[in-house]
Amino acid sequence: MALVTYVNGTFVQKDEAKISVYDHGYLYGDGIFEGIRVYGGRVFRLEQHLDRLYESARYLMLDIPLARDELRAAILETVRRSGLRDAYIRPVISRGVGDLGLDPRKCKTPTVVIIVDTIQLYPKDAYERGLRMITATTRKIRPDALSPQAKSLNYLSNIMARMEANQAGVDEAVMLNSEGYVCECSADNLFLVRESEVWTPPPYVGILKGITRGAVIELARELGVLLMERVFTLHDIYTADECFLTGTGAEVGPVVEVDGRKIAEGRPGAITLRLIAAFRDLVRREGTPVYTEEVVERRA
Ligand code: PXG
Repeated sequence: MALVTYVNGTFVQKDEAKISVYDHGYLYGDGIFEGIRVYGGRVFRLEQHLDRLYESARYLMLDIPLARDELRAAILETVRRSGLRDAYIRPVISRGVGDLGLDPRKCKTPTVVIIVDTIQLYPKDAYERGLRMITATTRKIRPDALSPQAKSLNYLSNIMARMEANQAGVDEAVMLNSEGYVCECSADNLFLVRESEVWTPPPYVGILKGITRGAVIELARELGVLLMERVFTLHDIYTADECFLTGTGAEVGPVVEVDGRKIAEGRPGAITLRLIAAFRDLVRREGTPVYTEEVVERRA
């Protein structure tokens, strides 16, 4: 089956999915998005992704023209029409068509797009050998400039960081906040392991509160691994026993090198591998079914 995209209430083929060049999502990055995965015909943590999408909308004072039930139904229907059982869903809501000024009042109706496709963020072998990273010179945008909790269409600083990783010939970039504390990667949250404790930065340092991050925090606690949200620096990464990243696209990925320094022995660590296995198991166990007649709503 061909890839299907929802554009303002209509389902179209990938090549026919188009929006206006006067859309302020295109002109100014004025809009929001989500990235959601489908595993074996079940949408992983759909309700959490909808919560975050509607929160991002409130932050930007963007009125999503669909009620939550309608948007959920549209997302599930787009997946159904794609026929995919393993997929990546990208809802994008932009301010809509306006004039060439940036005043959002000129945009009468937000544009609603739902893309269903597949995604592979890093090469497959990177999950076995482990990912290599550098620290980006590009800092995270300060929370008092733009909320890192809102998944807005403004991703330029993350893209700058990702380009730095590309230039250095590695897989990812770590981003620090303006005070130099470790935040996250260009599209993933970051974790490290030190003496059997798992650390991840707290949201207030200026990160996106990732849904995969939340799942991994739960899994660590279920496995009896001591997990803490705490502020740390590059020193703590360079001298860590293990390091890994989490994200909808990346899932859970081991990190084995940062800024030319090997993390411990330079191989994916034992706790990381346990969490990867637990995550793979979790995504098969839960999720909103796409293909049953009666869609059962589940809270993740
Ligand atoms: N941090 C940032 C800055 C992100 O954009 C995450 C962390 C991970 O969050 P989730 O909820 O996915 O666990 C993201 C995720 C992709 C992709 O292809 C992901 C994001 C943005 C762009 C692409 O996975 N956001």
